Amino acid sequence: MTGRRVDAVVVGAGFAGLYMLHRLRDRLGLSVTVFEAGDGVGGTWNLNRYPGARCDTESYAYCYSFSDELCQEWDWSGKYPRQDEILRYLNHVADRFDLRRDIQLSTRVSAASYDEDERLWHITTEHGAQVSARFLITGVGLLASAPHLPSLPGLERFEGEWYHTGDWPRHHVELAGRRVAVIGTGSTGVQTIPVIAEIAEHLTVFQRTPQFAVPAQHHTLDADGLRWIKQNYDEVWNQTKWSIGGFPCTPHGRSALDDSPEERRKTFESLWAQGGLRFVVGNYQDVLFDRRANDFASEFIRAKIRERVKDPKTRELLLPCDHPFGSKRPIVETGYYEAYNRENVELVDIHSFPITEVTPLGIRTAAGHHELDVILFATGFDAVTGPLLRLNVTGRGGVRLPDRWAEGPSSYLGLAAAGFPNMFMVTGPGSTFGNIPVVVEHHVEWISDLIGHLRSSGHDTAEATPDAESAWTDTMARAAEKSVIPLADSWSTGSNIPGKPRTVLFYLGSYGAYRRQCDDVAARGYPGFEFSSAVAEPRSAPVSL
Ligand code: N01
Repeated sequence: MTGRRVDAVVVGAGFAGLYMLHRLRDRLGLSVTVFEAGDGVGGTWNLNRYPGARCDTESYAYCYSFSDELCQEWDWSGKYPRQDEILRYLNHVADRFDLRRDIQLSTRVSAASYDEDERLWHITTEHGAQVSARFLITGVGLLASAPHLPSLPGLERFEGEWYHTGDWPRHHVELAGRRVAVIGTGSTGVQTIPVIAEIAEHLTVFQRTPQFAVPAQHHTLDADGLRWIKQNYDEVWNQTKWSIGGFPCTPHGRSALDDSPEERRKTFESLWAQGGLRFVVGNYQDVLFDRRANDFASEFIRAKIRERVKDPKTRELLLPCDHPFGSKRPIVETGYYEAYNRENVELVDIHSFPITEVTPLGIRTAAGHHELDVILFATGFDAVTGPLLRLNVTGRGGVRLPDRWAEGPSSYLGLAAAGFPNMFMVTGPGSTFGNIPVVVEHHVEWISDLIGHLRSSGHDTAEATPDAESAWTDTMARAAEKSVIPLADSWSTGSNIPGKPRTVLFYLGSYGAYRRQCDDVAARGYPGFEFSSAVAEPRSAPVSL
């Protein structure tokens, strides 16, 4: 293999890739190249530029904690940051830590294969360039690099424009005064629908499954608010580190079953008023684990929806009834339900009357035809495994990752996989789910600490053992038994993609519990990894989780 040789190749320049570059290059002194398929840094926030795109985690916790100076110098404009604001933040990080010189933009990795003799990864880009590296680290994100476009017959004949929200074009998309369709009512659809409703001549929403959405209660941050955040950052990060999902929020601590109906109503109202994901992570401790507790929260939300939507037929269609609250990733909204009270917004039920085809002039369902100028697919992503499988990774013995994971993925801690030495995944399948920058920061630090340990112990290769992988799979299965998440069809279980194996893609215990297990593995010298070097014999470490 010809081409450049570096210590590490990192794929992706979003939250994960930027910090990984900083850790490996500036802390460990490795030579690093980051390949980023997009035309700028920022990952998901560079791609998801649809109208209304905003994060639904509090801005002051949707960022890095590793640099106190960075925390102190950056001013967020509001409770929830807009897409362009997060993108500006990540560009600021790239400049502040002098990261750009090692990032190659507009360069998609098309293959990566492991050479057992040389103990190197050979990485090929779509332009045919080749780079060899000791370490391959994927920071491709959970979602963004694999948008899911349903195959609808006739789409190629549509005479209007169509876009996927997760691959929004750079040019201005004119929606004002036009007949617009949004297909999909997940977090993205719910975020964009009220914004488009304000400008479109007519907006038709194609809904397959109504979902639970809680109000954002967004507000701007004034000087006092910013001062409070900056003065309390230590406490904020301490709270997120051991929390349920990496959020700056303490759970309620009681069971919903122990309170009277009046006490429960007060608790739910208080969380509702605080807004956003607090209704999830600050709620009764059993809301996501006990169906009776969950039913109380689900019914509370349905009652709120009933209060907000005027038309009785539309109101009924918007009530989520076929899955428990929290089993699909909860949605945070601003003005979503009120959008349906507008004359120019129409809700179409494609659960009862599916889309049959796209025609040159619009969309036909089993119930009728809708004339359209623009179709927007807010239909989600081939999550978690999709971005990884697109890298065409081949490990030891010529085993391809898509073949290894044909029946569903397996991994050790979601960070490494047996048969793929020195390949590490940030937010890989089997890792934890939650507030992404916080989760990512943990993964990056854990992986870079492992690489540092490997080198200082005189080894050059670390590989997860099959036993460790299977022990982690059992741990994941035990955690999943207690959760409501496996009960719904959603991207978290892979069941949103036709033909994709249905499997729980995350460790569903809390983020804090996940973190504790990872820390324990590190403290015990990384049991579950086999360390080896070109000169020394492999050394096995047993695993017990
Ligand atoms: O995608 P989704 P998303 N025909 O998979 C429907 C993050 N995010 O882009 O429920 C018709 O949740 C599908 O219907 P159903 C966040 O983690 C964060 O909205 O499968 N409809 C559903 O309604 C989120 O969870 C922010 O029946 C089809 C929708 O499309 C994740 O991204 C903002 C269909 C897809 O919902 C994904 O959210 C936005 C078909 N063939 C997103 N296929 C923040 O604020 C799918 N659908 C941080």
